[in-house]
Amino acid sequence: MNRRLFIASSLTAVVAAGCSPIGTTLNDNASFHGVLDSAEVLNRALIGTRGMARLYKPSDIDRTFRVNGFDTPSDALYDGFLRDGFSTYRLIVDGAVRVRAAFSLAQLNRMPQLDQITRHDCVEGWSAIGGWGGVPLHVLLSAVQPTSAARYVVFECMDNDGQGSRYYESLDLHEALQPQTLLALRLNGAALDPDHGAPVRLRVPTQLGYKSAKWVRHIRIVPSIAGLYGGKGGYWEDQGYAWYAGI
Ligand SMILES: Nc1nc2c(c(=O)[nH]1)N[C@H]1C(S)=C(S)[C@@H](COP(=O)(O)O)O[C@H]1N2
Ligand SMILES: [Mo]
Repeated sequence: MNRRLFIASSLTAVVAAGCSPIGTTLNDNASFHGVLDSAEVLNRALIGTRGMARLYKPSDIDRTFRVNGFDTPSDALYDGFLRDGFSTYRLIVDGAVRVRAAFSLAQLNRMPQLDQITRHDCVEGWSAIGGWGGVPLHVLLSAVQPTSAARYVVFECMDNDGQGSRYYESLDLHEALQPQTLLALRLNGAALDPDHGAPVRLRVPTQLGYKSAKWVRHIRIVPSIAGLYGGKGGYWEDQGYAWYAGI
């Protein structure tokens, strides 16, 4: 037990240090510390490499990256974005934030960028290694300044299951602030293609593939996921998949 506590507290220190660029807003945020102190962090500290995904070499990149999940959106909204090269697309960010925002792709491309070669693991049993580039989610969160009510980050997508249920996902602040959690704009050096989630998708290399929401249009910062959609924090979670999908 002593060793467990030691591991947990050193993880907390690493995470807190990793958060320092976020500024005082999140470090002063009581619910953020609440998440770090929770029993779940203790459990996560015992899994794998202290919460960091493995990074790969350029020569490890798979030549083809499988496409999976629902069909690429083909409605008027998405078609319009495609036709104008996503120049009218805005990533809406609101909820428990001091600064509501609607970021253009150009604005996202001007934010600090991260490129990392990671492996995507689908729960269905396939994996693919890709070079993902984009804006670390903590950079975006820092820009909108979550309030002390912030607890979860919800990603609403532009696709649906064909019966009208929208794809969505969520992370808690702990996972959202993990330094490798990325709002991806690029795959293997090229702008994200429509089938892989253009113009903006989530890439969470520490979690199973279904957490990495494609075609993200709206990010909501919320105190609770209970009242949203099926209440379990994601399209697949609402069908019974685990909300915490750490690998
Ligand atoms: N919006 C949206 N995001 C999604 C999905 C989806 O159906 N819709 N499928 C998920 C699953 S199960 C996987 S494995 C990956 C697949 O990403 P890829 O098509 O880039 O391989 O996207 C995830 N994100
Ligand atoms: Mo998946």
